[in-house]
Amino acid sequence: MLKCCTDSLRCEAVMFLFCFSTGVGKSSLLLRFADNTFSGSYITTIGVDFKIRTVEINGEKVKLQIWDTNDDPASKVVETNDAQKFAEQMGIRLFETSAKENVNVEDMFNCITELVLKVRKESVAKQQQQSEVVKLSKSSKRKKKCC
Ligand SMILES: Nc1nc2c(ncn2[C@@H]2O[C@H](COP(=O)(O)OP(=O)(O)OP(=O)(O)O)[C@@H](O)[C@H]2O)c(=O)[nH]1
Ligand SMILES: [Mg+2]
Repeated sequence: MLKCCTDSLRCEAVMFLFCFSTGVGKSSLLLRFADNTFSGSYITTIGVDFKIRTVEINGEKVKLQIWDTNDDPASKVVETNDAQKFAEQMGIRLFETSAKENVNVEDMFNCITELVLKVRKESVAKQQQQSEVVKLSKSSKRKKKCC
C-alpha cells in the first residue's frame, strides 16, 4: 500500500498494513524496527496503531508509515513450508525474524520497501508512457485536420 507525502524530506511514505494472527509478534517487530526496543510482556493491540521511521534505500530517503493491527478475521498462522512455497511462487524472499534477538528485522523491512518503491517507479513510468501516447495521438489528429 502506498501513500505520497510532501514534507521537507522529499520523502515518499509507504504504508504496510499488518494483518496476521494474534500474538505472533507483529507489534514487537514494529517496535524493534521503529524504536529498536523489545518487551517480553504481551499487550494485545486494540484497534490500529502506527509508527513512522525514515530509511535510506539506494541513496533515496523514504519515510515509512507502518500500520499495525490485529483485527483481520481472515488471517491465520502459516507454516514455514507453506510460507516458503508461497514466497517461491511469488518470486519474493522469505524472512524468518526475531524481534527479541533483532534478527532480520531491518532486512525484512528494507526488502519490502525496495519492492514497493520498484513497483511504484514502474507504475509511474507506465503512466508517463501512456500520457506520451495520448499526447502523440492527439497531435497527429490535429495535423490531419489542418491538411
Ligand atoms: N521470544 C520471543 N518472543 C517474542 C518475539 N516477538 C514477540 N514475542 C513475544 O510474543 C508476545 C506477543 O507479541 P506481540 O508483538 O504483542 O504480538 P502481536 O502479533 O502484536 O499480538 P496482537 O496485537 O494481539 O495481534 C509478546 O509476549 C512478545 O514479547 C521474539 O522474537 N522472540
Ligand atoms: Mg499487536
